[in-house]
Amino acid sequence: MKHLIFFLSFTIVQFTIHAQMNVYPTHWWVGMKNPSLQLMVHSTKDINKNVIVTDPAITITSVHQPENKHYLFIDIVIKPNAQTGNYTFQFGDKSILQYELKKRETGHSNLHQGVHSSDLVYLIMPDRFSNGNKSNDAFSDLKDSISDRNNPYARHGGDIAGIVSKLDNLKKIGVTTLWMTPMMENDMPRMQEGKYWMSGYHGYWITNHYNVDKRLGSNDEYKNLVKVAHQKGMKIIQDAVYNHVGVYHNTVVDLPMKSWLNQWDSYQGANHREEVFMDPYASNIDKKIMIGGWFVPHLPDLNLANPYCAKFIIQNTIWSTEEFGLDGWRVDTYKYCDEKFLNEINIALEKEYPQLTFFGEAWTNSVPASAYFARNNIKASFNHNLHGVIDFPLNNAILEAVNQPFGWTEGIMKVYMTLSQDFLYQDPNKNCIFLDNHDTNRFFSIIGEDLSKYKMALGLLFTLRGIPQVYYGTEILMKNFKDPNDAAVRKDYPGGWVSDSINKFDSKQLSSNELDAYNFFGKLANYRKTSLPLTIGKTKQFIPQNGIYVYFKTYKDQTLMCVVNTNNDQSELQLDRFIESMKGFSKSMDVLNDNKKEPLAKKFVISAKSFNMYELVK
Ligand SMILES: [Ca+2]
Ligand SMILES: [Ca+2]
Repeated sequence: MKHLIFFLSFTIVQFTIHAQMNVYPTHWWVGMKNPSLQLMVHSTKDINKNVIVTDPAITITSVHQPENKHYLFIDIVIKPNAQTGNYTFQFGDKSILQYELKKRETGHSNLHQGVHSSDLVYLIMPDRFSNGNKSNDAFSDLKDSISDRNNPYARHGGDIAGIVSKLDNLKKIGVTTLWMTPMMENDMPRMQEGKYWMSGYHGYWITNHYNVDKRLGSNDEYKNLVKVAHQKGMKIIQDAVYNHVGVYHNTVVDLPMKSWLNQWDSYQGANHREEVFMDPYASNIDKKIMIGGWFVPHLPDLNLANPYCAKFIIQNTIWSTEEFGLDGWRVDTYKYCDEKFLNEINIALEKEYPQLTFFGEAWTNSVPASAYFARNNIKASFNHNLHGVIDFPLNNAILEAVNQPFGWTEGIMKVYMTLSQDFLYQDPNKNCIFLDNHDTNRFFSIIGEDLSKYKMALGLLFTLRGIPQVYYGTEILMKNFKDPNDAAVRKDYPGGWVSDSINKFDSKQLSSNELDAYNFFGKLANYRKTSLPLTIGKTKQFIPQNGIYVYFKTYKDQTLMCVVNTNNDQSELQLDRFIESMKGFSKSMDVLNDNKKEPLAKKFVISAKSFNMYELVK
């Protein structure tokens, strides 16, 4: 090993004088199921393409130099007997690259465990949640060097340390899983979107796929967050962006090849129409613009049909899963990506991590369109292999259910109708279901800040099929419309900053309405965590009548009856229609109210605008 250490220090001296060489992935591991790896080597000068590796545990299978000679793509195969340590790549001009293979983390069994319908996902925008480390708020060497909480479009200083400090608060209210907006470096200046100059505080303008943004913390801090979460029995989902990168991304500043990006003669934005993929009458140009058009001018669109670009993203996603110990992925802008690439990356992830969960943001307005992007039962021109989608159709249905009067196709009927189309999905339980997120109006505002509607909507979210997701602050009634834009629904969590005048992480400081919401949230979320009927049970729904929706969740001999009354008046519910699900039970226990067992009568009296849940008892 001694001579290797000597080599390494020698190399550093050489390259500080001549050129800086970087390699991606920055390191890899021994013992991965796929022994093949493509190293993308980048230098500030032309790279000599004659390369050898001095250790027989690694074989070079091919070398590709693109038109930009600052790059070299080296395909290698790592032998099963390869040891951990540094491997030396020698180039024809005598320059040298050390590549490290590490030992895989095997210390705890709950790595890459996947996220299921028994989980509750809590979406956090780290910059806006809690500031645990004031010293990392701003850096003068970054293109956006200001942190300013008075500016809704600037960075506010929230970070990983803040999230770690609040894990127990979240666990207490039944949260099992965190999904954070992207954690990787966004070294971008402020960019104009509409009338406003925005910071990349949301994380979707990635400029380096291998470094956590230092305003959020370090790679080690992120690793530690996952470790601490796992120790508490919680899980972490990372947000991925396959479709685009920030205009200052390291591969855009020095482009490996023209075809790395989807390039147009003049700026071409995407048309945002998912119909082009499934529409039997679609035109070629519409599809080309959907896949290759740019999301906005400062987010270059990756050409994921380019095998080198595809491999860069696939290997980075595996690298991140391994490096940080992630349990799943939420994939941004899923419907804008090359379809073959999407299936390829899912297969590669599943091969290494069979339990890993991934769901995609295919923002669609119909069940067939959503199901198209997941494993489905549809005969279409392309078969996607995604586990589940972020369920926008059910989101619309729940919001209409609590907001619209009952009708033949309106109000709560929308939930019934939407679920009846689940035959299109192979496993609708893998969909991520939600009431709002960082791209939508906050649902408490949508429902007119009505606490009864809040409980109905949350009741539906926590008991319908799928993996429920809430947006940070839902438990304390954070509200707002996207007016004038997204920033209005991405406000700081009150109390996340020590200087805040009120701390809403402390339930003693909540208003009576907030406390009512917080308690309802915690009670139902903690109940569902261990409820087999709710998490893995079967659903049976009955046609809504007179504004009342009844469905049953059953697992073996356990049965739960859910009743949603969307009427503005108290209503009587005759039970004889539900005999097929109630047969053999003699009592009911009102889970959310008194928890008392009452003999089953012929009817229930259901409060106006309410969500009710009864455990049936023999
Ligand atoms: Ca900070
Ligand atoms: Ca695209």
